[in-house]
Amino acid sequence: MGLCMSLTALPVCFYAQTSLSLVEQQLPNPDNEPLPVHPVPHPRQLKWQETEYYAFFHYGMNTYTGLEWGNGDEDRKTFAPTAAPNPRQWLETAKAAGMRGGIAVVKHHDGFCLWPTETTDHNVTNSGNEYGRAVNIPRDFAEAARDLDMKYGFYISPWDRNSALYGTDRYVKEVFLRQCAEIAEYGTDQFEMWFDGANGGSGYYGGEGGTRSIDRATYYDVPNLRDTVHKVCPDCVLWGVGGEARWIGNEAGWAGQTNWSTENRDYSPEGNGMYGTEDGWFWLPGESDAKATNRGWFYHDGESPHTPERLFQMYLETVGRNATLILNIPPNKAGVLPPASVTALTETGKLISQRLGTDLAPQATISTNKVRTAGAKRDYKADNMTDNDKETYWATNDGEVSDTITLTWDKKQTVRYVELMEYIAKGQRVRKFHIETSTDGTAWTRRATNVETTTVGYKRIVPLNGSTSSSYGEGYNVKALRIVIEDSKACPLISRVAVY
Ligand code: FUL
Repeated sequence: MGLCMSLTALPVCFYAQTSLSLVEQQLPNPDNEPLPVHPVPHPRQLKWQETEYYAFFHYGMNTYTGLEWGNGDEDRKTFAPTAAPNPRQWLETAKAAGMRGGIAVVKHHDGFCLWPTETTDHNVTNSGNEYGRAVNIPRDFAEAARDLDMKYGFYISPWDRNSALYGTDRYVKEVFLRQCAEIAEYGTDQFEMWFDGANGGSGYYGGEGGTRSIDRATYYDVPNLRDTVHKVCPDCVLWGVGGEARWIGNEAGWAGQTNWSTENRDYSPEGNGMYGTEDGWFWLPGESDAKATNRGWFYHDGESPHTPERLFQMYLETVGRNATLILNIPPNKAGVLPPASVTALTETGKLISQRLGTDLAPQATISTNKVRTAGAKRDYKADNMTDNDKETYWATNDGEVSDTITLTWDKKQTVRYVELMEYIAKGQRVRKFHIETSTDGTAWTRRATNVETTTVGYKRIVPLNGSTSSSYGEGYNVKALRIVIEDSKACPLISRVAVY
């Protein structure tokens, strides 16, 4: 310091500072990694996204009253399962369907709790028979999930039509937050807590009845709720109230073909939930909730499953469009999934593995015109898209936002679907692409011309015949296939190309 102050030493000091700042500029990025395009996902949102396709189980008081929304005045004794409810069977079915997890309702709007909570008497311990009194859904569901290597989480309704306190601050502090904390204790490895947005107003409310209105944005003390849950369950994404993932805005099992995982806080789910907002300020990925059966979220007499082909279509239109799919399968009065549902879901699982289980891309030669300059310990070559490693990706140099990815096989292959994944840890980028096939490697025909091949995101699956309802068809017998990336927010980062 003293030397820098002297006149003779000034140039040396100046030189030293200049060269130091050059070193500083180079040090942080020896691997030449692309800069992120903000907003980017939190690591817990990334893990959540990888769950992709999971089950929803609506079971509770409504299963025995036949209602979809209980009033909150139900006699606790009405909850009387005809056998011991079996969450393990629910999750086994989900696993056979190809799902990676499940979410069980533990309290619906009627307020009846499916665990022995300290917060209210309106719970299983006061139910109608021995099977009912032995129920503890969070405990048994979490245990079964761990056993079956499935992810798990719970739906706990913020709206409570049984609680006399609903609408006051005391409800939030003494009932709702405490219930969430109790549920969090059933497993610190939960991947999602589902907080429904329904607040229909009227109810029983401990006998007082009437209509209670709340301000959804502030009433549930969201920041406190989020911190409390995250302290216990660090990987648990709060859905709905708490806002770490967004409602796709329809309950019909489809996402927009263009679907950004970015959104603004003031978005309208019904208007824009399906599509997201390209320049949104938050990472708020879409989750699509849909029914696998024809009638209710809860089981009703005459409940029957959709066909496996229809469920496969939902899969393509959600998981295949950068959303997650939470598919509801309601347990019956015996607390199990009925045989027809088990069969339909198992068949759906078979369709998924038959149609999307054998990737032809690793056998192809894959090439691109452009490749990002490699760093010391990381390269960005085309092969990174077919190496089955989600941490490697192909990229172009900064400022290069278009290129063509070509796959060529020695022998012709019959192809039906193309799957693409972006390396979203550094943001969602691709805006426009299209797919072409060639029988000789020279002349090219564009496929799926009716499909909006715009966004990719975490995952995009394009049926090459352009149909999601009858996507399998005869397929195309081709020598080569290419994906032309036409536009991207910044250099594209593609972690996976799969061809089925
Ligand atoms: C809705 C609720 O009101 C339904 O009863 C169901 O739980 C569904 C998944 O969300 O908003």
